[in-house]
Amino acid sequence: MYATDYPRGFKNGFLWGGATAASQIEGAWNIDGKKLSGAECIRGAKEGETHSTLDEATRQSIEEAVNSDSDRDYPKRHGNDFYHRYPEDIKFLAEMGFKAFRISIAWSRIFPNGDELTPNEKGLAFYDRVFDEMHKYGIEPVVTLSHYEMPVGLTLKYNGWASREAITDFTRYTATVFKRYKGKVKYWMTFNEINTGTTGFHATGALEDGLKTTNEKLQLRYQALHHQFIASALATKQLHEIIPGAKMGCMLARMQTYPATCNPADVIMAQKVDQLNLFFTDVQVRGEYPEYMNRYFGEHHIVIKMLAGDQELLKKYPVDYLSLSYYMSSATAAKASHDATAEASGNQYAVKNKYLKQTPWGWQIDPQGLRVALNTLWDRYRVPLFVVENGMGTYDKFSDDGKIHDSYRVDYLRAHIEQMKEAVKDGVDLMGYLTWAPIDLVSFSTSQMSKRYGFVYVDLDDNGQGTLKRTPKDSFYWYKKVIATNGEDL
Ligand code: BGP
Repeated sequence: MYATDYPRGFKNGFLWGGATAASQIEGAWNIDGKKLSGAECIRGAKEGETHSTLDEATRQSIEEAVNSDSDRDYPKRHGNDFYHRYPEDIKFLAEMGFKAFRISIAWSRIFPNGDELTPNEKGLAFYDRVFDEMHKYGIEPVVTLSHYEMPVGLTLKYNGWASREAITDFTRYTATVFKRYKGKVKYWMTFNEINTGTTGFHATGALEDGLKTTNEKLQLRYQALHHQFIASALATKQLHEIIPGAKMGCMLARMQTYPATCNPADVIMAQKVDQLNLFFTDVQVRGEYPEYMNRYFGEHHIVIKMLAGDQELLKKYPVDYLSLSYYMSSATAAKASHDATAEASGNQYAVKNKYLKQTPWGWQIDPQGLRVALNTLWDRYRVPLFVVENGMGTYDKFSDDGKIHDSYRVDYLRAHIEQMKEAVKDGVDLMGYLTWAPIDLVSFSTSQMSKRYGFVYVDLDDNGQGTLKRTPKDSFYWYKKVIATNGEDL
């Protein structure tokens, strides 16, 4: 019989919570044996800039960073002091009723240079304490194995993911943490926003000194990504062997792309841009390189070096679920003439969507785009989806009553949850929703503290000054109610 009923809301056991990354919260970058990750060697944005020098790393800048002890120039190093304050922070999450909390393990806490043969016990013990603290309150850990956090020693040794050697070092690390946290962690994911590897260093850990043309750079990046795909497949195999029943996810920065107009040329351009985004999930969920990439690689003179057996590995060990970050959508045109603000990038033009508002950092707010994204991904892959990042980075100010009335944050999140619920009614299998980021932390793209996402304010400014005192904002009490009613009372 054909069922005509459909879900009216989020399922029981829906994983409500929030997400963070080690390099943006922990601090303690040189404590208990830890060494630096690539993320912690990126300088902060200067006054008036909206982005830091994310992908402009050179061998010289990395060596300078390694030899510097400045928290001020490299703000991700001080995080928000989660390393010492995790019991207080997790207690806040428990008070909101969190079901799940996503952190990343700092690979360089476990293998400080990346290539040691034995792990750093103090690093392992730290995450034991963190997971135990979560379980004390019934909070399920969700763990990213690398959130842009390759030990920078591997960048200097063999140029990060550009080298196939990284697979061996990564899988030694993953086997170590799977064995150690067996029984404590069920949900894992390999590489945060793996698709951002097409833009360079922050995600590939590979320097591009001496590479001049875009095609040369793309060659290096896609080869590095191939190594990440193989590492991810091998980690999935290990996980299933070491922790039966555990789930491995991939993680896509989903940018819903619309055609700027209904001109078929724009529609085709939007489809092409979208394929470059879905390539990653095509490989990691379907287990194979899609045909449309042959043309792209051919036109850009990219040749992916694969070893015998690589394609079989990808096919044999796809991920169990697909997780995504979603912040905004984009629109694209085939010709520059559509919009005066269009920016040329390759042969496509990004245009501002006039129907949408934007955050102070220019990210266009599009809750309905989340519904579109979830339907697209579910239709294409038929594996459970997990929203593991969504939120609005903005300035917060204390009012005269000593509180932060962040109704703008509530409005943003409410609208996205409403659209997520529509997607569930559409038939999408959704595992959970984690907001970025429940406790204020250092922004990844700008390294600023003033771009805030949290339900809990952290007293720390862009220069690393402040008491680190935590204060719940109005959104804290709102999200608590949302979780308590499984998304019914918004
Ligand atoms: C994602 C990253 C996060 C995070 C978030 C918000 O791309 O996975 O690490 O920081 O974006 O971005 P930002 O911090 O730059 O505002």
